[in-house]
Amino acid sequence: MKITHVEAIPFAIPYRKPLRFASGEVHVAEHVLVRVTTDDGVVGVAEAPPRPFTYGETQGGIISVIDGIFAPQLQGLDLMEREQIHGRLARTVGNPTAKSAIDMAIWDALGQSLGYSVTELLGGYTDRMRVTHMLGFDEPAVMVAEAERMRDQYGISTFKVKVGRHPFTLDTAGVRALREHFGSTIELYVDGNRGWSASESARAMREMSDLGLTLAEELCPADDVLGRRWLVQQLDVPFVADESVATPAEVTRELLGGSATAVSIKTARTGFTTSRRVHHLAEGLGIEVVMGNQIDGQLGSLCSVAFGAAFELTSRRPGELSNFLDMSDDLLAEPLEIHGGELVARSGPGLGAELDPDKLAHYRQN
Ligand code: MUC
Ligand code: MG
Repeated sequence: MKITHVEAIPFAIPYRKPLRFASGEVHVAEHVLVRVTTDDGVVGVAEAPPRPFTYGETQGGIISVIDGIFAPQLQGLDLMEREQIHGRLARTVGNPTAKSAIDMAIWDALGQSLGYSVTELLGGYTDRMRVTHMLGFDEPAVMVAEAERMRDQYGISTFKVKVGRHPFTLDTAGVRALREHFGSTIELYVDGNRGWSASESARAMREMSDLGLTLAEELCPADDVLGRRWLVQQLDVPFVADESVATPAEVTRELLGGSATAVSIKTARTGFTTSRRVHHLAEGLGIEVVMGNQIDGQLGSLCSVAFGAAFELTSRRPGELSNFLDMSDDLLAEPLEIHGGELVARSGPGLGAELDPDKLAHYRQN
């Protein structure tokens, strides 16, 4: 089970419907497929979705750091030397999606080698998660129509609405339209991607106080240290830290500093190994967890559900697992399907992620 190759393959798949939010917009999934091969011929896979506007990683940068730094450091290590692998990746600060994709491809290869699914290896709590759909910036009527399609076609009844624009009424109008149309049949929460100041966030949340929101995510920057603490203290819903908690240390800082009361776990950002550490930290501190989505394709969504299904805490509430529905195509030989508002993790071995060679040949960029 020794690692012989770590490959980084760029690919690009257009979105049918771009996602727009306060810190950027995504029209094309310009991701990196990571393949880890062992001396037994086992191949583990995962995808890295660069988010330049959030973490500063680009597709080219991910390939370069994998080829130049990480691949040589991991060659020759056994898949079971997991703390060695983690330590070598963790030596480099930053590059979260590059490190995470390698980590998840290694777990996939380990599962295939041992004959267990990744969910079983991680915790084996259940085999599925309920799904939340993310609604990007749009006209209120368009958002309502999209939510209706998601509910009718896929059975989804939880929606995260992107907010953070100026004036905030641009966003609160969409949230209000959704609540008025669906009544109490849907769950709604909001994500500001740091678009508002602390005081704007407080005013916007007051304006939406009758809309039954269940969570508020990253409404203002974590660097507004006192402002964010002031905001979090006055909210009557958990405040979810997302891009401000890319490491377990950042989780500790935000929670103990009173700047957040819940965390988003994104396997695209913390892989399986570090996501497990974040999960244990959250469990020990007794806070809520959301399985988030870094605008992942099907392979990334499969990784999220594989992790989320492994633990009680991560599968307690619906996970953000449906962004792949907005892509024009994908790489999996057997596409992911959401039925009755649920996504099922594959029974393995590993991630159970067989790629379609023709699609990979079509979408790869080298
Ligand atoms: C989210 O929850 O913020 C938008 C930017 C990013 O990095 O992830 C998405 C979704
Ligand atoms: Mg977020």
